[in-house]
Amino acid sequence: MSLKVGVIGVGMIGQDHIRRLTTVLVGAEIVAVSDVDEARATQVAAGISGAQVHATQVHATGEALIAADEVEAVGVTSWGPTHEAYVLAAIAAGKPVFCEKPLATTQRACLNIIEAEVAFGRRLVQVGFMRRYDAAYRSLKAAVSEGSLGTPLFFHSVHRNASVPPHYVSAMAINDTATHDIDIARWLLDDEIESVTVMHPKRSRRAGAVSDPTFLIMRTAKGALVDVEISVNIAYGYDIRGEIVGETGTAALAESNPVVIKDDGAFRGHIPADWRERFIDAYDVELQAWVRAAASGGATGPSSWDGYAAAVTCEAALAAIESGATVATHLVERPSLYAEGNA
Ligand code: NAD
Ligand code: ISE
Repeated sequence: MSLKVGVIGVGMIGQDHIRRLTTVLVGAEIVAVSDVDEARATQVAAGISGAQVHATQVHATGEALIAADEVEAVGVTSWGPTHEAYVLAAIAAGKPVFCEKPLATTQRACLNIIEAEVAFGRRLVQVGFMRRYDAAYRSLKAAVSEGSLGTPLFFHSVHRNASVPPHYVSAMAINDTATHDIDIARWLLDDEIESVTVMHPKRSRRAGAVSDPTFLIMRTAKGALVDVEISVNIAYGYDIRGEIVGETGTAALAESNPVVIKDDGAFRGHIPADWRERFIDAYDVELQAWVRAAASGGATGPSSWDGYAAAVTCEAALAAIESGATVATHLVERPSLYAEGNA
């Protein structure tokens, strides 16, 4: 029996997740789609693999898709500010939901989701922090846990996009892009962010209306410093870097390029074009884990709490940009539903 999934928001990542759910992974089929761009939803539904048991229905609204009897689990891959309403509706319907990051764009919205999930009584929400499923990040975490680096003192994170789409605005450098680095820092260090400072160097001439690049410095509860470079118009490719510096050793993500070519007196390799290429395997592992958990009526991996904790830091970072000051973060008490830690 396949898990019958409905997907809300069928843009870049919605279509990429539909591709993997229908042609790469096992145990799921796409029975419904919805998008505010109805023509796009209709086109995507028509293109879904003929191997499916059921034809894919197009729903006029995300709410109608969630309410549909044939939909057993929901994927939310629309824009960040629209996530809260859909995740709340999925929880109200008792349906497992995979929500792309950010869980929501304000901490209040994330708390609304947490309160609804806690009232429901078990986890239904998985947040799309796919870096936690990436083999290189998993090795980095294993190197930290193994202990030979000593206590982590710094995490240096670099997040470079070749370019971003036209709807990308300055706040998205924090809410949409840095949210990954914030989550992965919490996960790698098994720690919480306590304060954040944000600086901007000279603006890149490629930045257009977006404030770019951006540099964040965060202090964690255990006393480590996390710095994050966000560059979203770097032109040369999608470049993700990370290094942990401990008291007695360091560990860093290697280049993702698998082959080094030497010619013409130089050496070179391939740089991924975007997130779809760099994290292709991580998304596969992430979504397969979701299908398995959702088929049993639950959720696994990054939780609403993780989405909330990231949103709190993002909100503090946006306040830090506004004021120019270091801004402290404050988390509510962690509900026992999310007791398992950041790991
Ligand atoms: P996109 O613009 O390509 O697609 C978004 C789609 O959502 C569009 O088709 C749009 O019409 C639709 N949409 C907007 N508002 C809607 C609403 N209220 N109801 C239904 N549909 C609506 O954007 P994208 O790059 O696919 O990003 C979508 C989400 O996925 C964002 O939250 C983004 O942060 C996240 N994302 C995550 C990763 C990752 O690495 N995990 C990568 C890319 C995008
Ligand atoms: C996008 O939404 C993603 O999540 C990508 O992983 C990230 O690199 C990009 O900056 C975001 O806009």
